[in-house]
Amino acid sequence: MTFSPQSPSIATAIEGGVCHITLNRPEALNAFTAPMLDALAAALQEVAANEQVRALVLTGAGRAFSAGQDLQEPLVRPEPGVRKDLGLMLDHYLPVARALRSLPVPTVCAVNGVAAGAGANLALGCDIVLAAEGASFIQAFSKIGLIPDCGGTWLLPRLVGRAKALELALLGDKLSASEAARLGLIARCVPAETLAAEALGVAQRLAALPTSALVRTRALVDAAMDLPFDEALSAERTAQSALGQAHDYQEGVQAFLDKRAPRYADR
Ligand code: T3D
Repeated sequence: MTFSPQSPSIATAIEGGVCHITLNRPEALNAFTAPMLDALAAALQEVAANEQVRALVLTGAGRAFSAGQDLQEPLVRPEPGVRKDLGLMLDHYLPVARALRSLPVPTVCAVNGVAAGAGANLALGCDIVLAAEGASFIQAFSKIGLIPDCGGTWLLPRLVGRAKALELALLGDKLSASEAARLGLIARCVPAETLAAEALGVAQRLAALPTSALVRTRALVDAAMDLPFDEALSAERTAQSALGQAHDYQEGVQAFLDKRAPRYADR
């Protein structure tokens, strides 16, 4: 089963409860254009609406994950005497960054090659990030006079702490996948030849778990960074109260007692 993406720059497929979205402009290192971002946002909306989908894998075609914003795009390409409002281009990114962070199913990013600028930060916004040996992450923004966008200023300090976040963001140096894993920027670095299979395996495991508990866990972990301990406890209580009344909790406990595999259904 496939969606009908709005642009050939995004390829989609659904198999066994896992939706695969592939950034598909390999000839341009999957650099983002406005139509590509709009197609990606539309595909994510379809994932959110499709009850059959229980996990997402995001990856890139070819040798790169994404080189970030396509700097040839007329909206951003410098022209003598013209001041560009880059916020207009950024408006195409925000629905994608927001959708990835709040998708009602867990997200896995399989970073197959270089992830630069917005490409890096959209990848890092996914729930579980795996990267191939040979892949890399570059906060390329400072080198062209910009700030880390697509959530970079929020994600980086939370993932690696202020000191390393600022080193990465200010210097814009290339970070290898293995170093990214060592720092805790991503979950794991894996051999290139096993990346797709490992990402699928993680997504299949997530798809078999109770989706609504996973998505609430993501939201609570994100919110907890800014909450006092006591408020985090209250937020956990509210979530647990709702989950305890849902089908999946009953099913999970019953399956445990029956010594059988659970069949989760809530989204
Ligand atoms: O509104 C807004 O604009 C705000 C949003 C901003 C979001 C952002 O993402 S800002 C950051 C934009 N991205 C970059 O600055 C990255 C620029 N690219 C690179 O640093 C390097 O190309 C890479 C590290 C990604 C890859 O390096 P490498 O050595 O593997 O490849 P290369 O030779 O540099 O690039 C290959 C080709 O792709 C080359 O074209 P050519 O010479 O073969 O005709 C290169 O110009 C082109 N290319 C690479 N990145 C981009 C690009 N063309 C357009 N836009 C790109 N981002």
